[in-house]
Amino acid sequence: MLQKYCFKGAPPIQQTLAMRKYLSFYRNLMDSEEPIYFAVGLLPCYRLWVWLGNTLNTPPTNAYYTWKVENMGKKEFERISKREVKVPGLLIMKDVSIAKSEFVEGEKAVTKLQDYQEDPELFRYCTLPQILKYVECFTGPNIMAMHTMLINKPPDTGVDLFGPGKKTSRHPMHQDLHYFPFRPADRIVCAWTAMEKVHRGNGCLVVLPGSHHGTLQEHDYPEWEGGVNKMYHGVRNYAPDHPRVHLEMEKGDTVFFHPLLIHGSGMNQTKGFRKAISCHYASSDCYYIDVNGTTQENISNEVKELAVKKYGADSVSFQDTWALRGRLVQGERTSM
Ligand SMILES: O=C(O)CCC(=O)C(=O)O
Repeated sequence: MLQKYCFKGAPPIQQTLAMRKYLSFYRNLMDSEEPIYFAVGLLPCYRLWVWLGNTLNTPPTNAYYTWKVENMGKKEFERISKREVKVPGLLIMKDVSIAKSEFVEGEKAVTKLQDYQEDPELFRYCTLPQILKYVECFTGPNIMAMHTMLINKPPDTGVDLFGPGKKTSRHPMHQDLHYFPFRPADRIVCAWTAMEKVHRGNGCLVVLPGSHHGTLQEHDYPEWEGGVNKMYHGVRNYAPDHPRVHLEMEKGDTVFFHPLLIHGSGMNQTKGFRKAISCHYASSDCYYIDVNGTTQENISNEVKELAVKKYGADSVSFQDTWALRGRLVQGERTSM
């Protein structure tokens, strides 16, 4: 553990003058004062952690990168779930199995934070140079963050209060392009980062490799016995014998994928919550399309209905809901 964080072993840490001053301040405090003064003396450290989180520009292979994703994102998720902070435009979603329950509170009740772009802490993920470096390969230099989510997949093991597990934590197989009224698809990419180790047991992503070479399929709500979460549409027909790959990932690992790739995630059979953070990026040179009369009309109607409630407007177009959410993260906002 100490080695992982470079406290011991190679590369050795050479103390600078500032470090020596900082450490001797605490040593003196401990030696000469009551313990309470030490606790008070640590308060500036609290600010230091936040500063480090904002400033550290470490590659995903560095141990501090996972520390950053883990600590900064999770703390913010907790604060939002407990309604300690209010984020404009944020949709706090509950799992269908507990949506109507008054017994589950705070982060345990929240299955997804959608549209976190107005939360500076979470949105920092979308601006990480380590992520944008890869995104740019698909989008080119003008990059918009279009769709932001923090997914908190709940346990589906049969919580005592609610009877047997209803398998509602599953995410049906789908293509993300179904949700987007902008094109071309090849200029859109999703970055999905595991906030803890993800594996088949807690519902990692499942993908159908090569499916991104196909076309956009018809989607609708699957007929699942235990119900299905709001807007979790699934591909109506796909070859059940198509090879599948389960993306087991370490905390901080990131996968980038095409919006036509058929993917989903399995049931969470552990007792813990499985967290991941994601952002869909698009080139700002993309253009909006009219989805009326296409397979996307069903999701468009659902999103417009929700947007009318959210923004209190008489009517909102599907394209407007995306234009309002999109944020430029690099280059120029040319068309979107
Ligand atoms: O994180 C998951 O469980 C799946 C997320 C996903 O596929 C999506 O929201 O499009």
